[in-house]
Amino acid sequence: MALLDIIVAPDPRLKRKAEAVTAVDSATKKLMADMLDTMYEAPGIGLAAPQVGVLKRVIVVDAARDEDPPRPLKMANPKILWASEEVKEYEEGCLSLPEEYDMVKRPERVRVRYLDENNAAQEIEADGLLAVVIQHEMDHLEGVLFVDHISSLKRNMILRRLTKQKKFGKRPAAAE
Ligand code: K1U
Ligand code: ZN
Repeated sequence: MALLDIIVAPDPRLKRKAEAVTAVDSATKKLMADMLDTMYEAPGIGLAAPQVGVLKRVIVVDAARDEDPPRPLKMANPKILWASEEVKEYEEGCLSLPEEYDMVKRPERVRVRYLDENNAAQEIEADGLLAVVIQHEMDHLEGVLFVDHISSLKRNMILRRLTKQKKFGKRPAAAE
C-alpha cells in the first residue's frame, strides 16, 4: 500500500485535462489501489488521478454509507452515456479544497461506461450520492473543480482563503 500526496488548490496541476488510458495494465491497477488507500485514509468518498499529480483518466469512488459494507469502484476512462434531465443540489466537498463546501446542481441520475481494474468494460446506473461523486470526480479529469460551478464571488473567496493558508500555514483552531 502506498499513500499518495493530495494536491491542494490553487494549483495549475488541478486545471489540466487528463489523458485516456490505453488499457488498464498493472501500473494503472496499482495506481487505482493506491488512490483507494489514499481516499480511505484522507478520509474521502472519491478521488481522481489529477488530485495526486497523475494526468490519467482514472477515478475511485466509495459512496457506501458507514453502516453498509464498503463498495469501492475503480474506473478508468469513465464516460457518461446518459444523464437525467432532473437535477439535484448537493453540498459538495473536495480533498483538494480542504474544509470548503458549497451547493452544486448536477443531473440526479447518470449511466456511466468505464474500464474496471481488470480492463473489462462495465456500465452502471448511479443515483443519489454515488451519482454526485462520480460526476465530481469526472470533472477533475477535465480540470474542473466544484467551485467552478458556483458564483465567481464565492469561488474567489474560497481560493483566496486557500492561498492564504498555503502562504501562512493552516488556519488556527477556533479559540475555546
Ligand atoms: O476530493 C474529492 O474529489 C473527494 C470528495 C468527493 C465528494 C464529496 C462530496 C460531494 C461530492 C464529491 C470528498 O470525498 S470530500 C470528503 C467527504 O465528503 C467525506 C469524507 C468522509 C466521510 C464522508 C464524506
Ligand atoms: Zn474533488
